[in-house]
Amino acid sequence: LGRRQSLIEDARKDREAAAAAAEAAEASEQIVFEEDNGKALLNLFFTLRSSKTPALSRTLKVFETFEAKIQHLETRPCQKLKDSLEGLEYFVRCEVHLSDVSTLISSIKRNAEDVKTTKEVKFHWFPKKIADLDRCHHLVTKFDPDLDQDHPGYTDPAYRQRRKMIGDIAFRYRHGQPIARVEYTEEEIGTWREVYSTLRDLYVTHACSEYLEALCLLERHCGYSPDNIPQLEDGLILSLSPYLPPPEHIHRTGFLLRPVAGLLSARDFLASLAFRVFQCTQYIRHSSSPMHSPEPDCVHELLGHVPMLADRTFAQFSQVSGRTSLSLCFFFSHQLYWFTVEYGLCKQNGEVKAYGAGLLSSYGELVHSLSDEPETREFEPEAAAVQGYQDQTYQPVYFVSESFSDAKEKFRRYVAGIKRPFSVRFDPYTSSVEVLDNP
Ligand code: HBI
Ligand code: FE
Repeated sequence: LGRRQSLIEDARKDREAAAAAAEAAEASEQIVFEEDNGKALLNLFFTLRSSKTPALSRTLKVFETFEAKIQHLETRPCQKLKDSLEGLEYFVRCEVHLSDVSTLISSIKRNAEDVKTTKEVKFHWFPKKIADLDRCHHLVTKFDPDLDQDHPGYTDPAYRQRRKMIGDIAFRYRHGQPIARVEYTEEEIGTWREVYSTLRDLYVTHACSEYLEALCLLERHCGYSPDNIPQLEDGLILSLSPYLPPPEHIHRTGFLLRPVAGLLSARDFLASLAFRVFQCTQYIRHSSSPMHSPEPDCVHELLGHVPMLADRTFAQFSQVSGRTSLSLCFFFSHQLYWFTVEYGLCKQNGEVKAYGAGLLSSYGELVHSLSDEPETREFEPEAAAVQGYQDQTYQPVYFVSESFSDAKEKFRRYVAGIKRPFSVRFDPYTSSVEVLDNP
């Protein structure tokens, strides 16, 4: 329950920051993009006339109350007040949380006179063109084999060494370059074979039809098989080779793959989806635990995500979540992404099937999600936005979508109801995003 409370609290803060920023944008305040988001730089000019009361200290107390960081404070002679005792105008420049701006200003107005303000609003930096994704490489290390004592590879120096070698491909990679191929060892292929064959049998009854169709194409054209770990450089029907003739060419959704060295931060991960780029790991889980990996590995990406990205509507849905996360709705996008793209179920011909990558890449959870045990609910963005999730065990709840287009429409409608300062549009000709006012 505490978890749920804090999610609701996060959602409220997100909404408030977005609304405050929207107001700022309407008032044509200056908007700057920086790492330190959700803050405003506020310039205040005021005078203090009541020389007998400690007006200055009372006014400064307001800044303290709002934890505003004062960056500059200056007094200067004020023409208008030259007959009064003080004749000074005060200028304060401070940094304050966006949601506190208006209350801070009204508190200052109660203590001071002639209050004038200007402000700049800070938003989180985000990529504007596809090559900017070279800067979106922040890894989350909580499940890393070097640091997580519960990781199956923690006590295996050879495995950790191998992870470093493969990770280096991602660290060196820049947009537009060819992706170095990994020559997988017999042991690694053995791990792949075991997961592939076991999951493959289960897909027939558990995976949605879009998934099965794409997997067949991947097996026919892109080297998917129990004995081969596919290479990212091959584009895997989504983008590059091989050429697929009609009618199968519709599965080329234009998604590009790029290598990443581990669990990517959700912010960077979602940001790349806005550009139809999917960041993929190339290493495989430890051979001692073929059916489970604490972090995403190539089984999760290639078997969980890639086949679904070959579906047009699903690819659009993924890109919409990415675009939305850029326009100050990161929190919602992340929640919705989690309960759809990662752990979503859908209805098909009166049955429930899996389409989430977290399910399709985990034997145990795939079986569990479609059994009678877990709670399932109809997909509603309002509910998914505040539902707590699990990244160590099975999800407490699964959301069932009518279809991908239905999920996409619900998501769009929900986001349209959030007041935002700007939205972003993707221009496929230049592979860049444009910032649009007044969504
Ligand atoms: N990183 N490499 C990688 N693969 C994923 O599938 C992945 C990720 N980071 C975050 C993520 N998935 C999502 O589940 C959300 O947290 C955005
Ligand atoms: Fe994933």
